[in-house]
Amino acid sequence: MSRNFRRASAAVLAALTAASLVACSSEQAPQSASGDGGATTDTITLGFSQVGAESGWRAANTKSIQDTLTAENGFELKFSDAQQKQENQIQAIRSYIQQQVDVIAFSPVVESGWDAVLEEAKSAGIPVILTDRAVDSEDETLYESFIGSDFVEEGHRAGEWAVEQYDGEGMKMVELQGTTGSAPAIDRKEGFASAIEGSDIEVLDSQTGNFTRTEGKQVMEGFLQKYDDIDLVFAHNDDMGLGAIEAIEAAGKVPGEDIKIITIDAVKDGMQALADGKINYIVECNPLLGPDLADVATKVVAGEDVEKRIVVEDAAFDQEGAKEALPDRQY
Ligand code: GYE
Repeated sequence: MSRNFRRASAAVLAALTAASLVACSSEQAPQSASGDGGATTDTITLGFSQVGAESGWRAANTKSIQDTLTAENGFELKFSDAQQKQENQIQAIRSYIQQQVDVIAFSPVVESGWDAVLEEAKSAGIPVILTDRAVDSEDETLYESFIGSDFVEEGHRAGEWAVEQYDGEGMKMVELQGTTGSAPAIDRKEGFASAIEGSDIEVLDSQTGNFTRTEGKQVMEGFLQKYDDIDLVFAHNDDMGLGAIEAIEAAGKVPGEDIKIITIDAVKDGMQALADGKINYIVECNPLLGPDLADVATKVVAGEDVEKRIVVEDAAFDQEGAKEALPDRQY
């Protein structure tokens, strides 16, 4: 067979694979991954593009994925860290398409701008699973399933607690938002705002701290210089709340008392600060998505139906609750 002919027939095959989509890719993909064709337990090659390493939550999420998608569990995991940059994630996804992995999973740093690369995966017959964060694509056939928490609900629970505790006291609040354009920042803001509507909690200011401790601290320092009457901080994650604690202490005030703090995540450091009285309330966001991802990936590759939306259950903790939960906390 001439080289050109072989190349041409490979192109025809690729087109056919793309045309017949799910059924075809799910039958062929495991063989290309293991290369042994006849084995009954084929390894699933999964390319995962992680957002970054911005927070304690992210570290726990990465660990859960790496601990679950192991060779013993039948996976070959290709993992890349996008350092909170969408262009890096798009590049990683394109490289997974080129490597013809069996399935691609990623946690989209922001909600918009994914259609083109998702179309590319679809044409290559490679199924995509979203974990943790959503995309705003109208075409839901671009991904198989979205596994993650309900962020609007998390924000709403945080706001409800603020209203229960503080309505009637004329509290003045500042908000530390997550990464601009990310699903958790958009949704937690919306959920919290809807819960405090009609209360006398007044939002003085709201800025992004990009989900990191350093930026949370910087933004809080700015707020403390600008306003001398802050009573309450709502931080979209623990890390920014922990940064805010440093800024508040440096300004000579007592976090958790002079300035109350509500956060989301409930990772170890946040829970410790809650138990220590420096944070007042935390709504949990469960980062342990590895097992659900493994399950959905296995089904998708086998051509089985999966749920389009898998909502992860979250708890919430006050200071007493944190003291009780801390000893058994996994993350
Ligand atoms: O709350 C935050 C992380 O997407 C739910 O991202 C995740 C958020 C989490 O950086 O700590």
